[in-house]
Amino acid sequence: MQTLCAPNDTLDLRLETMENSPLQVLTVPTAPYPDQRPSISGLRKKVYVFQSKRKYLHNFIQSIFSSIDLRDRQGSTMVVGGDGRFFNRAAIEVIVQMAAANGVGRLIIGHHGIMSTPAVSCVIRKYKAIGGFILTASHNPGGPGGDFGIKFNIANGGPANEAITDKIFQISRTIEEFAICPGLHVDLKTLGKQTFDLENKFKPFTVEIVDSVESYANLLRNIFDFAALKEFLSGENHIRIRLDAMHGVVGPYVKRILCEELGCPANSAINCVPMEDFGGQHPDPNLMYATDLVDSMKDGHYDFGAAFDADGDRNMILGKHGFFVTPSDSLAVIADNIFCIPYFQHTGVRGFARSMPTSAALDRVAKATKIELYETPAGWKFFGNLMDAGMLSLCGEESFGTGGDHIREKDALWAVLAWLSILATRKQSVEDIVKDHWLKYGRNYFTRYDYENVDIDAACDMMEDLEIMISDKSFVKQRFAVEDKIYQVEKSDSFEYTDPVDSTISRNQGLRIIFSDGSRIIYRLSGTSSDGATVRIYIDSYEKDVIFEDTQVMLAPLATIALKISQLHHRTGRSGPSVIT
Ligand code: G16
Repeated sequence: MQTLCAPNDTLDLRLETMENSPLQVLTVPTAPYPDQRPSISGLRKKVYVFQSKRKYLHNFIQSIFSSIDLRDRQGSTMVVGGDGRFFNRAAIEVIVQMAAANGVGRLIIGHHGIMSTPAVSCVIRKYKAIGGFILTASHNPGGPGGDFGIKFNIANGGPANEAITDKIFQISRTIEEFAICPGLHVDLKTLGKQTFDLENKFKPFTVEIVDSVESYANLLRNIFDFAALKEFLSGENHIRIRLDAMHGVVGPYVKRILCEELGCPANSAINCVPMEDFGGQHPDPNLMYATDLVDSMKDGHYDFGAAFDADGDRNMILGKHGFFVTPSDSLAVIADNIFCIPYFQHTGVRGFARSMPTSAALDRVAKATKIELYETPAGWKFFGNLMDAGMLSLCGEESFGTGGDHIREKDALWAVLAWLSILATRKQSVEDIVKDHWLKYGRNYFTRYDYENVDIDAACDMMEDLEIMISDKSFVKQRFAVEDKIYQVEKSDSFEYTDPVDSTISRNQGLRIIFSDGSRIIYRLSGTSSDGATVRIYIDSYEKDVIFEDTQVMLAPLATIALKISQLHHRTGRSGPSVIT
C-alpha cells in the first residue's frame, strides 16, 4: 500500500495502472470538515459543496466505511444506487474506488447507477448486504445549482440509526486519511459482473451491475395480486390513472411495472425519463410542485393520480378532478382496508405506526381494530426497529411517506399499488372512499405550513424561546381564543421517544402543544433543508361531525394561535409560509 504524504498536494487520482497488473490501493492524507453530521436522512448539501471542497465526498465516504468494523466490512457485499441527479455518477466512481480499498468484496450497483430508495432497501435485503449507499437529496431540487446527498442504509435495508450516524460524524471530525483505489473504473452501462484484482489482501473485488427494476418488481408481485390489478388497469371498463415520476428515478419502474406488466396505456405515465436536473422541476410530490399531475387531473379524465419524489420514496395521491388525499388520511385509509392487500392476508397485522407530526387519523383505525399503535419521531429509521422486532406492519408520515414491513424504507410505488388494490376491491372512487372513512371515523383536519430558507439563528432562537415558554408550568391550562373558538392547553412539551425495542431515547423531536379537545400544534425544524432553516408548523384537529368543510377554513383559528404563540412572522421577518400542504 502506498501512502501519499502532502495533504495539500494536488493529487491526480486517475493514476494509470499497467494492463493486467493489480490495481494500486493508496492511503491519502486529508483534513476533517466540521459539518458532516448526517441529518434526518443522510448528508445533504448543495452540489457545489461536494465539488468545491477538497475531498469533501471522500472524507464522508471514508467515515462511513470506518464506522463499520473491519471484520464485518472485509469481503462483504454492499449496494450502491442513486436517483440519477447531477453528481450521481461522479460520486459512484469515488464510492466504488473507496469500497475496493476498504475491503468490501462485492458491490451491487443499479444499472446506470440508478436505483430508487425502496429498491435499494429491497436489494440490500435480497443480497444480504451489510448496507448500502443511496445517492439522493430526495425531494430537493437537482442539477449543478441544486442539492446532492448521501444516505447510508444498514443490513436491514433501512436508514442507519442515530448511534451509527453519530459515530460517522465523530469519525468525520477527526479523519486524517482515506483509502482509495484510483485506477479502478466500472462500466455502469453493462449488466453483469466485473472483477478487479487489487494489490492488497482484499482481492478479488467484484462489481455487479443489476436490473433493480426486476428485483423490485418481483418483490411487489409477492405482495399484490397482479392478475387482479391488470384486469382493473387494462381490462374492459378499466380505470384511468395518471402517474407523474417528475423526472426522478421512478420512471423506469413505472414504465416496466405499471405500463408493460399491468397494461396501463402509455399516457398513464408522465415525466418518466430520469434527468440530472429533474427537468428543472422541484421533484417534490405535493400540490405546489407536482403541477403537471395536478393540471392533468382537473378535467376529470383520470380517476386516480399519483406523483413521486426524485428517489421514489414519497408519494402524493389524488382522486378524480384532483381530489387531494392528505398523506395522513392515505395512511389511515390503507390501514382500514389493509386486507385488500394479499400480503397482509398472509402475514396478519402486527402493528401500526405514524410519526408524531402526522395526524391522528390512524389512531382511530388502530383503536377500532384493536391493533397496537406507535407514535415515533419524524424519520423512517424509527420504524425499522419495530419492524425487525415483528411489532409493526404498516406505517407512514405526513411528509408523503407510506410503507409496509416488506422493506425498511417508505415506498411510493407500493403505496400506489396499495391504493389501486383498495379501489379494485371496493369499486368506489378515491373521493368516496375517503369520505366514507370520515363518516365512519370522523375527520382529522391537518395542514402543514413551511417557512423555507429562514435565517438559521432566527429560527433556532425562536424554537429555544418557544420551548422555554411551553415548558413553563403556567403554560398548561392557558386559554387561547380566536373569534368564537376557545382552546385550552392540556399538555405541552418537547417530544421525546423511547424506542420500545432497545430503550434508546431520542430527545428534542419537535415542540408540541396539545389542547383539551385533542387538537395539536407542533413546531419543528426540518432536517432535510440545505439552505438556511425550514420551520414547519403542523396543525391537527379532529371533528366528529363537521367533516366536509375546507381544511384551511377549519384550521384558521389554530393557525392564528400557532403564529401568535411563536411570533414566527415577527421573529423571522416573514409574512406567510412558502408552502402550505
Ligand atoms: C426524510 C425522512 C422522512 C422524514 C422526512 C422529514 O424524508 O426519510 O422519514 O419524515 O425526512 O423531513 P423534514 O425533516 O424536512 O420535515 P426524505 O424523503 O427527504 O428522505
